Amino acid sequence: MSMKGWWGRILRVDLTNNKVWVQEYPGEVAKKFIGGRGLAAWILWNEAKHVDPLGPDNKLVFASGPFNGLPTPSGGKMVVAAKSPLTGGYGDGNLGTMATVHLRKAGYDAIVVEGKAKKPVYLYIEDDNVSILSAEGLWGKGTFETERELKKIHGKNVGVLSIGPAGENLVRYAVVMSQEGRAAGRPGMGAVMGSKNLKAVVIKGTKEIPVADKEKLRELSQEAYNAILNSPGYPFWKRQGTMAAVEWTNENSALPTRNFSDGSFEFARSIDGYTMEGMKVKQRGCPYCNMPCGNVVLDAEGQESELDYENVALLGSNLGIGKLNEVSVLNRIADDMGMDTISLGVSISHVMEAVEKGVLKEGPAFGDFKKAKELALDIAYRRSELGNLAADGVRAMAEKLGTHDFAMHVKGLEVSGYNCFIYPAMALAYGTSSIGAHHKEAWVIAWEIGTAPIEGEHAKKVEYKITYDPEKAAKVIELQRLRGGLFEMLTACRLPWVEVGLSLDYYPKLLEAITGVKYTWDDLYKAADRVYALIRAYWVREFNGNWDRRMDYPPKRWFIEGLKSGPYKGMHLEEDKYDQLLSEYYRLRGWDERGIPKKETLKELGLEEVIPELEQVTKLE
Ligand code: PTT
Ligand code: SF4
Repeated sequence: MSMKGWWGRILRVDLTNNKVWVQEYPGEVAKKFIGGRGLAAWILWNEAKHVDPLGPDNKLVFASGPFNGLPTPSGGKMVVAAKSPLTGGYGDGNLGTMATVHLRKAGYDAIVVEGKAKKPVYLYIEDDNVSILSAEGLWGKGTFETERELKKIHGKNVGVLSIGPAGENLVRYAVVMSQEGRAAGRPGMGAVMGSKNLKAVVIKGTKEIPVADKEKLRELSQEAYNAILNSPGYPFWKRQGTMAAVEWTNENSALPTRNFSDGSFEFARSIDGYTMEGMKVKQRGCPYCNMPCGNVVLDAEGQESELDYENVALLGSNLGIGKLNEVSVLNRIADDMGMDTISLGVSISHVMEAVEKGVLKEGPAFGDFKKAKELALDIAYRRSELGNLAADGVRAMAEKLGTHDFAMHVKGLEVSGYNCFIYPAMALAYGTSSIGAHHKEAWVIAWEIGTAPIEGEHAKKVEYKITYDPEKAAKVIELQRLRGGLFEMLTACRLPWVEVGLSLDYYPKLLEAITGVKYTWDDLYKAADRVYALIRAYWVREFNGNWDRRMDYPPKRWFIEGLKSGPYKGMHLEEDKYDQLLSEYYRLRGWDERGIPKKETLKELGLEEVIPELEQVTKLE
């Protein structure tokens, strides 16, 4: 296929049969699904049908997009996707890694791994040469050492993706790691990798990526990079990165505290961005990024740990732990073992609350760092009864313990760093996110509150009133189109736009310079809607049509309890009003009252081929 910007080539690997081949995919698919999440959703819809997520038939997809391997602003991201062992539905995550740069330079848009190796292996890809090599010497090692060892063998100039003991032991929220601080695949992509006995993927690419208009790309990129450096938000971003959100959520009663039972934490100051600034020893970032936000500190055990807001909120205030150097130990363990910090934090906090309420006899109490650390390691190795239980995540725990009233998850994915007792739009964003309760697709809370975590700005007192205006549903969709759609398909980091206000207009222009294809905003929104509908169809099919709007509900706690402290004490969401907002969301998306895309909608989005398969499991409107 002669195309610019895309190779039109997917590297296929079958570990059961030790087979490697290249699949060419149609240009029409590239144009329709663009890359990253779009390509992954298309592959999983077609190939991962009713598979056991941890069985050999599941497909593990590493998908790049047209922006990768080229000098595009913060364009060093990669999507890792598979059917999720945590939720049973579509799962993916996004990380910044040199592996995405090398993958594209090696001549592929994506890798799809299927089957299961008899013994631990890793993949070594050098352009057209692909080998499946023994990883027996690496099995059991943490992700930091694994990457270092592989770089000793293959040189520093490679991209490495690996799993740690958590992935090997099939912890249901194990992630894929890279570069000692980048993680992807909250819904258990690391466990899928472990189930295939695949310890790592090492890539070295040396080819030139075909680009439609090199000069235009260079010009536009240079302009965008300069705009980032000159933006007013840049200096504060460089200082605190995502950590600025600790103070902001705390002030706005949204900081997850003690298993989301409250929205502000008495020790917030000692785990916030300012405290982090005082501990910072270096800053790391993703490829092609000129606004690096990986803030590295030394933890209580003297080791390096790279902090982000989510890590600190869920492993700090949410566990009642108020010392940043201790939180950093938990964060480093999660990275090294290869577990999602968010789901790990919420699983541990669920145990803590169960202990507090007497449901569990033993286990860490809120604030007990030592026991929390022990439990984190037990989870990674599945080595105690409690560790084994918590390794399956909150939904499974709640089913065993009957603790649904404080089970903080949507569709089985644990809630990330925003407590929503008073934020209906953000609750809707969690309810309708395509992987479960993750904020990445619609971080609508900043719009809902009316401030963002910007220096000076955060201190401003805003008048806030809980409302359920239908425009909240429209806003969630607008953000999902951009964040969950555009950026995940390109695949580029969204933070230049979100955090320092880089104009969105750069993105279609860059995409055109790279691919030669002109996309209007309508085309891009339609592509995003197509991906959302396809992912929803995937869930419905994998759930055999047993689907209803309750799947899009946020955790019960936000309806039945109130905030424990602060100016909004006692307030919570109202179920009937949330339900109306959800109906508005479905109406705007062209989905029926159960949350299933209507036939007409699927046709409009060019997804006719999905209809017959969906009709095998449920009646479509
Ligand atoms: C993402 C989720 C997030 S969202 C965070 S912090 W965040 C947690 N990070 C983890 C971590 O670290 N280690 C770990 N063991 N588990 C972790 N789980 C959590 O995973 C990350 C940045 C951040 S920091 C964010 S918001 C943005 N996310 C992007 C995204 O999703 N898409 C995109 N196109 N651009 C993005 N840019 C930003 O990337 P998941 P990273 Mg991550 C250590 O993985 O599964 O998508 O969940 O990618 O390279 O680490 O960069 O306050
Ligand atoms: Fe990576 Fe942060 Fe840069 Fe985004 S802003 S590309 S997350 S370093």
